Amino acid sequence: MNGARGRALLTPRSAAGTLGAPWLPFPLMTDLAHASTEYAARLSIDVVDAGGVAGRMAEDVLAGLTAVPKQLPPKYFYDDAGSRLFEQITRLPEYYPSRAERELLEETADELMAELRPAEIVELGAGSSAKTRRLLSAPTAPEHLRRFVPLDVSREIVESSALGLLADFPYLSVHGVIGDFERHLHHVPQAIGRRLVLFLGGTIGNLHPPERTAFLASVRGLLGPGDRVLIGLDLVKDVATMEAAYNDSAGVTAEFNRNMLRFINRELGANFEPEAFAHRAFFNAEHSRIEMHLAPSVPQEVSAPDISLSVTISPSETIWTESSYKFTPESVAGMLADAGLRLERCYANDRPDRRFALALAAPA
Ligand code: AVJ
Repeated sequence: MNGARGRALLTPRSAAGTLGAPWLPFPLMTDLAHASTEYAARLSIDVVDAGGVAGRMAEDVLAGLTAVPKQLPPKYFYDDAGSRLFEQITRLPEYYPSRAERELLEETADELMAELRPAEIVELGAGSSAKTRRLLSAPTAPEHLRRFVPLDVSREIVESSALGLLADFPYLSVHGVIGDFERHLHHVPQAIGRRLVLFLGGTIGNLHPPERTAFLASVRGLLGPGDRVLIGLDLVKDVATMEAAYNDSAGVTAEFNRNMLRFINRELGANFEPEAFAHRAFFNAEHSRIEMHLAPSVPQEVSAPDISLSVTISPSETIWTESSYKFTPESVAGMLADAGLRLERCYANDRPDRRFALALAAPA
């Protein structure tokens, strides 16, 4: 079954390569070679897509900068520097979603695990799985949970987080899948029992409605009759609170936005001047989304010889870098129904300034 795919166990080299990474959820142990033998029996990693996050950047940038309006996909925020900036964003006073989701998980994790008793947790876009630890630490988990399946584009992050989880949860095996949650869900291994799929962090808000429905329909395909999916989503609230979360006073979000241009410069040999672009973020009420843009104040000539790109970006236009959709409990039920899912429960934060939801859904 793994014929064409690379199958990798943790190696001292690749694990050491993550040293110093800000998302490392555990103190790195001193003897990684020893650790890898000790944990080998409980760990496997399928490399479906070794290209990492930049794998399709050339096509995406060429298409996005020649489209009207000019746009770039938000996944290109996340090189190493961008991932560190995002970690900083999650700690900003204005950025409520991360704290809100953490609080909700804190309140619901034990009860959820005791009720569902999943044999495995599959996490899409797992990253460091920091919040997932709250579910894995539920008192009933050792009785029913046997496997954790993180899917993420970053092999380094999956490997380092797997090592930490194996150390901290002795009853658990980890089967990592290195790939893109929009394209590689069919590489998630066969279920070993009741399954709980997680899609946390509010990342679903980055998908436009057509892509969102396609994605949710493929998540539906991962679920058998007793299985569930838990999705973190940001809720509509007063505009000032939402806009402040994307316009922090320390300017971290602005740097995060401009960092995309640095990532593209490095990967594609482009010549963007990030400082020539202003950060813009505002709530678009018609589409119920925060939009982030990069706006030049004077015309910018941008070229990337590697991909035969040459464009002018004029001050009357922007580069649209992100949409972050905000939902209502009603809109959540509707979007799930469109994908063959039934909203079973919606855990929402009561605090008006932190309205965020964890939606638990079952196959319809
Ligand atoms: C990680 C996609 C949920 O949309 O709020 C944070 C990313 N962008 N600040 C979001 C983000 C600007 C974030 N998500």
